[in-house]
Amino acid sequence: MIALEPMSQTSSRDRYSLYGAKTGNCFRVAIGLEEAGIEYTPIVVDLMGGEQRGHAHRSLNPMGKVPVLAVNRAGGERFVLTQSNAILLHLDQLRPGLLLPQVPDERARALERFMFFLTDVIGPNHGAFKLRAPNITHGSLYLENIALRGIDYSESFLRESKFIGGSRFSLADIVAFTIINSMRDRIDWPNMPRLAKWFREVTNRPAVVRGMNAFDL
Ligand SMILES: N[C@@H](CCC(=O)N[C@@H](CS)C(=O)NCC(=O)O)C(=O)O
Repeated sequence: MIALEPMSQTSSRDRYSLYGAKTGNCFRVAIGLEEAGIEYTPIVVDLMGGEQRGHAHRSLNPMGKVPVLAVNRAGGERFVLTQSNAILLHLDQLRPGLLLPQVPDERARALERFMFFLTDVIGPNHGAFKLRAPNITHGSLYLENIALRGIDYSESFLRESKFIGGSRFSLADIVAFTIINSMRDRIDWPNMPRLAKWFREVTNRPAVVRGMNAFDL
Protein backbone atom coordinates (compact mmCIF):
# COMPACT_ATOMS: atom_id res chain seq x y z
CA MET A 1 0.00 0.00 0.00
CA ILE A 2 1.30 3.48 -0.85
CA ALA A 3 1.38 5.87 2.10
CA LEU A 4 0.31 9.34 1.00
CA GLU A 5 2.48 12.12 2.35
CA PRO A 6 0.63 15.27 3.38
CA MET A 7 1.45 18.06 0.90
CA SER A 8 2.53 20.40 3.63
CA GLN A 9 3.56 19.70 7.21
CA THR A 10 2.97 22.00 10.12
CA SER A 11 5.94 22.68 12.34
CA SER A 12 6.58 24.40 15.66
CA ARG A 13 8.66 26.90 13.64
CA ASP A 14 5.64 28.05 11.59
CA ARG A 15 4.82 31.73 12.18
CA TYR A 16 1.20 32.85 12.50
CA SER A 17 -0.14 36.34 11.73
CA LEU A 18 -3.75 37.29 12.40
CA TYR A 19 -5.06 40.22 10.37
CA GLY A 20 -8.14 41.64 12.01
CA ALA A 21 -10.01 44.36 13.84
CA LYS A 22 -12.23 44.69 16.88
CA THR A 23 -15.12 42.61 15.53
CA GLY A 24 -16.74 39.40 16.73
CA ASN A 25 -15.35 37.32 13.84
CA CYS A 26 -11.80 38.46 14.62
CA PHE A 27 -12.15 38.12 18.40
CA ARG A 28 -13.29 34.51 17.90
CA VAL A 29 -10.06 33.64 16.10
CA ALA A 30 -7.84 35.53 18.55
CA ILE A 31 -9.51 33.71 21.48
CA GLY A 32 -9.12 30.39 19.63
CA LEU A 33 -5.39 30.99 19.13
CA GLU A 34 -4.99 32.00 22.78
CA GLU A 35 -6.94 28.99 24.09
CA ALA A 36 -4.92 26.69 21.83
CA GLY A 37 -1.66 28.24 23.07
CA ILE A 38 -0.50 29.14 19.56
CA GLU A 39 1.77 32.18 19.33
CA TYR A 40 0.71 34.72 16.74
CA THR A 41 1.20 38.32 15.70
CA PRO A 42 -1.98 40.37 15.57
CA ILE A 43 -2.04 42.92 12.73
CA VAL A 44 -4.75 45.58 12.84
CA VAL A 45 -6.62 46.24 9.58
CA ASP A 46 -8.23 49.69 9.52
CA LEU A 47 -11.80 48.82 8.49
CA MET A 48 -13.09 52.40 8.82
CA GLY A 49 -10.30 53.59 6.52
CA GLY A 50 -11.10 50.84 3.97
CA GLU A 51 -7.73 49.08 4.29
CA GLN A 52 -9.49 45.72 3.83
CA ARG A 53 -10.38 46.73 0.26
CA GLY A 54 -6.83 47.82 -0.66
CA HIS A 55 -4.51 45.83 -2.89
CA ALA A 56 -2.29 44.53 -0.06
CA HIS A 57 -5.17 43.06 1.92
CA ARG A 58 -6.97 41.70 -1.14
CA SER A 59 -3.82 39.80 -2.04
CA LEU A 60 -4.48 37.87 1.18
CA ASN A 61 -8.28 37.77 0.98
CA PRO A 62 -9.78 38.75 -2.39
CA MET A 63 -13.14 39.25 -0.63
CA GLY A 64 -11.63 42.18 1.25
CA LYS A 65 -12.65 40.97 4.72
CA VAL A 66 -11.13 40.09 8.05
CA PRO A 67 -10.10 37.91 9.79
CA VAL A 68 -7.24 36.40 7.81
CA LEU A 69 -4.80 33.91 9.28
CA ALA A 70 -1.48 33.84 7.40
CA VAL A 71 0.91 31.04 8.24
CA ASN A 72 4.53 31.35 7.16
CA ARG A 73 5.69 27.76 7.10
CA ALA A 74 9.12 26.82 8.34
CA GLY A 75 9.78 25.44 4.83
CA GLY A 76 9.15 28.83 3.20
CA GLU A 77 5.58 28.43 1.85
CA ARG A 78 2.69 30.60 2.95
CA PHE A 79 -0.71 29.20 3.88
CA VAL A 80 -3.58 31.68 4.11
CA LEU A 81 -7.00 30.99 5.59
CA THR A 82 -10.02 33.26 5.67
CA GLN A 83 -13.42 32.54 7.31
CA SER A 84 -13.27 32.76 11.08
CA ASN A 85 -14.99 29.43 11.69
CA ALA A 86 -12.84 27.49 9.24
CA ILE A 87 -9.83 28.95 11.06
CA LEU A 88 -11.22 27.78 14.40
CA LEU A 89 -11.67 24.24 13.08
CA HIS A 90 -8.11 24.33 11.71
CA LEU A 91 -6.82 25.36 15.16
CA ASP A 92 -8.64 22.38 16.65
CA GLN A 93 -6.74 20.13 14.26
CA LEU A 94 -3.42 21.75 15.20
CA ARG A 95 -4.00 21.26 18.93
CA PRO A 96 -6.25 18.20 19.25
CA GLY A 97 -8.36 18.10 22.39
CA LEU A 98 -7.95 21.73 23.43
CA LEU A 99 -10.81 23.30 21.46
CA LEU A 100 -13.14 20.34 20.89
CA PRO A 101 -13.55 17.03 22.70
CA GLN A 102 -12.08 13.99 20.97
CA VAL A 103 -14.67 11.45 22.17
CA PRO A 104 -17.08 11.21 19.19
CA ASP A 105 -20.39 11.78 21.04
CA GLU A 106 -18.95 14.65 23.09
CA ARG A 107 -17.40 16.19 20.00
CA ALA A 108 -20.70 15.94 18.11
CA ARG A 109 -22.54 17.66 20.98
CA ALA A 110 -19.99 20.49 21.14
CA LEU A 111 -20.17 20.93 17.35
CA GLU A 112 -23.97 20.91 17.49
CA ARG A 113 -23.90 23.87 19.90
CA PHE A 114 -21.14 25.57 17.86
CA MET A 115 -23.33 25.31 14.74
CA PHE A 116 -26.40 26.42 16.68
CA PHE A 117 -24.73 29.71 17.57
CA LEU A 118 -23.35 30.20 14.06
CA THR A 119 -26.56 29.56 12.14
CA ASP A 120 -29.35 30.38 14.61
CA VAL A 121 -27.87 33.33 16.50
CA ILE A 122 -24.90 34.90 14.67
CA GLY A 123 -26.50 34.42 11.21
CA PRO A 124 -29.76 36.27 12.01
CA ASN A 125 -27.89 38.94 13.97
CA HIS A 126 -25.61 39.54 10.98
CA GLY A 127 -28.74 39.93 8.82
CA ALA A 128 -30.16 42.43 11.36
CA PHE A 129 -26.90 44.41 11.18
CA LYS A 130 -27.05 44.54 7.37
CA LEU A 131 -30.65 45.83 7.45
CA ARG A 132 -29.88 48.59 9.97
CA ALA A 133 -27.86 50.88 7.67
CA PRO A 134 -30.57 51.12 4.95
CA ASN A 135 -33.14 51.71 7.78
CA ILE A 136 -35.13 48.54 7.20
CA THR A 137 -36.09 48.74 10.87
CA HIS A 138 -38.88 46.17 10.95
CA GLY A 139 -36.75 43.49 9.28
CA SER A 140 -33.77 44.36 11.43
CA LEU A 141 -35.75 44.06 14.70
CA TYR A 142 -37.35 40.84 13.51
CA LEU A 143 -33.96 39.20 12.89
CA GLU A 144 -32.46 40.60 16.07
CA ASN A 145 -35.31 39.00 18.04
CA ILE A 146 -34.60 35.63 16.43
CA ALA A 147 -30.99 35.96 17.61
CA LEU A 148 -32.10 36.97 21.12
CA ARG A 149 -34.52 34.01 21.32
CA GLY A 150 -31.62 31.73 20.39
CA ILE A 151 -29.59 33.18 23.25
CA ASP A 152 -32.56 32.66 25.64
CA TYR A 153 -32.68 29.04 24.54
CA SER A 154 -29.00 28.53 25.31
CA GLU A 155 -29.77 28.85 29.05
CA SER A 156 -31.07 25.26 28.70
CA PHE A 157 -27.64 23.98 27.54
CA LEU A 158 -26.19 25.04 30.89
CA ARG A 159 -28.76 22.97 32.81
CA GLU A 160 -26.99 19.86 31.52
CA SER A 161 -23.37 20.96 31.57
CA LYS A 162 -20.96 23.57 32.90
CA PHE A 163 -20.06 24.87 29.45
CA ILE A 164 -22.14 25.51 26.32
CA GLY A 165 -20.87 22.43 24.49
CA GLY A 166 -20.24 20.03 27.39
CA SER A 167 -18.18 19.56 30.53
CA ARG A 168 -15.16 21.43 29.11
CA PHE A 169 -14.60 24.78 27.45
CA SER A 170 -14.79 24.45 23.64
CA LEU A 171 -15.32 26.27 20.35
CA ALA A 172 -19.02 26.36 21.28
CA ASP A 173 -18.18 28.69 24.18
CA ILE A 174 -16.03 30.89 21.95
CA VAL A 175 -18.76 31.50 19.38
CA ALA A 176 -21.41 31.88 22.10
CA PHE A 177 -19.26 34.32 24.06
CA THR A 178 -18.47 36.73 21.21
CA ILE A 179 -22.07 37.10 20.08
CA ILE A 180 -23.50 37.27 23.63
CA ASN A 181 -20.87 39.87 24.50
CA SER A 182 -21.88 42.02 21.54
CA MET A 183 -25.61 41.72 22.41
CA ARG A 184 -25.15 41.88 26.20
CA ASP A 185 -27.20 45.09 26.66
CA ARG A 186 -30.29 43.48 25.12
CA ILE A 187 -30.22 40.20 27.05
CA ASP A 188 -32.78 39.40 29.76
CA TRP A 189 -30.06 38.52 32.32
CA PRO A 190 -32.30 38.19 35.46
CA ASN A 191 -34.14 35.33 33.76
CA MET A 192 -30.94 33.57 32.74
CA PRO A 193 -28.93 32.93 35.91
CA ARG A 194 -26.90 30.06 34.44
CA LEU A 195 -25.97 32.02 31.35
CA ALA A 196 -25.07 35.04 33.51
CA LYS A 197 -22.71 32.94 35.66
CA TRP A 198 -21.16 31.30 32.57
CA PHE A 199 -20.72 34.72 30.93
CA ARG A 200 -18.91 36.13 33.99
CA GLU A 201 -16.60 33.12 34.14
CA VAL A 202 -15.79 33.12 30.41
CA THR A 203 -15.24 36.91 30.41
CA ASN A 204 -12.52 36.39 33.05
CA ARG A 205 -10.70 33.45 31.43
CA PRO A 206 -7.11 34.62 30.85
CA ALA A 207 -7.06 33.45 27.21
CA VAL A 208 -10.38 35.17 26.53
CA VAL A 209 -9.11 38.41 28.08
CA ARG A 210 -5.98 38.24 25.92
CA GLY A 211 -7.97 37.46 22.77
CA MET A 212 -10.41 40.33 23.40
CA ASN A 213 -7.40 42.69 23.78
CA ALA A 214 -5.48 41.34 20.77
CA PHE A 215 -6.28 44.30 18.52
CA ASP A 216 -5.66 47.01 21.14
CA LEU A 217 -2.38 47.93 19.52
N1 LIG B 1 -17.93 34.85 7.10
C1 LIG B 1 -16.76 35.68 7.35
C2 LIG B 1 -17.24 37.09 7.56
C3 LIG B 1 -16.11 38.08 7.51
C4 LIG B 1 -16.64 39.49 7.68
O1 LIG B 1 -17.81 39.81 7.38
N2 LIG B 1 -15.76 40.37 8.20
C5 LIG B 1 -16.14 41.72 8.45
C6 LIG B 1 -15.73 42.13 9.86
S1 LIG B 1 -16.51 41.13 11.07
C7 LIG B 1 -15.40 42.63 7.50
O2 LIG B 1 -14.28 42.36 7.11
N3 LIG B 1 -16.03 43.76 7.17
C8 LIG B 1 -15.42 44.78 6.40
C9 LIG B 1 -16.06 44.96 5.05
O3 LIG B 1 -16.94 44.15 4.68
O4 LIG B 1 -15.68 45.90 4.38
C10 LIG B 1 -16.01 35.13 8.60
O5 LIG B 1 -16.64 34.51 9.44
O6 LIG B 1 -14.79 35.32 8.70
